[in-house]
Amino acid sequence: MSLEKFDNEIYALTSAELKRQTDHLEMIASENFTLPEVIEALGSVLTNKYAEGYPGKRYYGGCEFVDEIEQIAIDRCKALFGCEYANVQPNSGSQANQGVYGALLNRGDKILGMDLSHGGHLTHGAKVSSSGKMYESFFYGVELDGRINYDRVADIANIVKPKMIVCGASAYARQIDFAKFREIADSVGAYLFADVAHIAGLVVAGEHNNPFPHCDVVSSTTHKTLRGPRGGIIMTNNEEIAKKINSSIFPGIQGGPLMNVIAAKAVGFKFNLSDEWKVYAKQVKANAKTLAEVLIKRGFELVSGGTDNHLVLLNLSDKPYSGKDADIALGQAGITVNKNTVPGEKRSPFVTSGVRIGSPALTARGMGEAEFEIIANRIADVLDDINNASLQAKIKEELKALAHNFIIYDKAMY
Ligand code: DSN
Repeated sequence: MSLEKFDNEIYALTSAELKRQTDHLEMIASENFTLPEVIEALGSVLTNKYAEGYPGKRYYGGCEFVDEIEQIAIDRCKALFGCEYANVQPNSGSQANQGVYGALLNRGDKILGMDLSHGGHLTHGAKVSSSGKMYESFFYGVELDGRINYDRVADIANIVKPKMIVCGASAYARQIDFAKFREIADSVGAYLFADVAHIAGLVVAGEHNNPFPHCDVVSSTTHKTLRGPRGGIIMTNNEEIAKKINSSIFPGIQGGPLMNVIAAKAVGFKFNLSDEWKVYAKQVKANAKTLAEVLIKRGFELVSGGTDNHLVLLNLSDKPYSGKDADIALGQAGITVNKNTVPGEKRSPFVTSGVRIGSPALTARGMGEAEFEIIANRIADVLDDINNASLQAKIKEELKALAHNFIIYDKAMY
């Protein structure tokens, strides 16, 4: 029995999603295309196995093979980041972060993270997230030039005296200086925690500063620039912290680990450790740079004036249309992006004055600077004439033809 025959409703929708991913240009900065081999591991019998605990210390029998799988994932993860300890069980980036807080903080402790509207993340202390409800959260942001001012962060840290400083972002186009954050954390006796979910794929290729040895603890997702399965990881060089993190994840906030996902993480890490990975990560940056250069040439303003990583943040504050309008118009032209707040945001988070555009997914399809130049010009064409539905339809057809030159998944997979 196949999925097609057993549940045609879900099969048809999965096929429709594959077609959407094939026909459109995926430019959400946090999305990517994982390897077919990763998908194979995700869809394996490993999903049947309960394995609460850690390799060699399980609460269930029959774990001899999943023990080996999880140990391989741990060893590859440590090799990738150059660290001593790794926990590969978090089901997501948010749960990884929750696990880190649970390990090192008590309810009510102070944390200092990057403001969500300046490019931070919900789980870095936003008041609507448990990180902002369980802990007393304070924020640093970016300056008018769109960059973090480390002297300003030091001043805020000195006033707040947080127990933990969180660095890392979800919409920041510049390198994060972990060594500077270390100095600041040391000056106030705080833990330094880096969430590198967005940049991890660049970090492990040497295309971005490594948070080690500067940070006490580092978390990431595995599905963004790392191109693995959807999930989270936590790393540290400190044995005591590692023990606390293990207990904080299981039994603290999770039960049975998703062994199929852990196997898929191991497969993804194997790819991340290859020479091919370095070529990919370099191209991700080169493509984002091309995107930035063309958009600037076409008269658009970028927060921070450019990019050092995999994304650009378009500032539409001076435009008569919002981030939401731009997101919809680009979607109609076959380009998938997301509306995003910008520093000093005046519109609501549902409307916004920005659009975040990333290069990882299209780079995974094999596109290079030449394609990104075409795409950036089409983005500018759509935005310059934002109410022109027939132009959007025409561009959609042109970009679909371009996309079809870069097929990543074989239809036979489904
Ligand atoms: N939702 C992710 C992003 O888009 O950046 C972060 O978790």
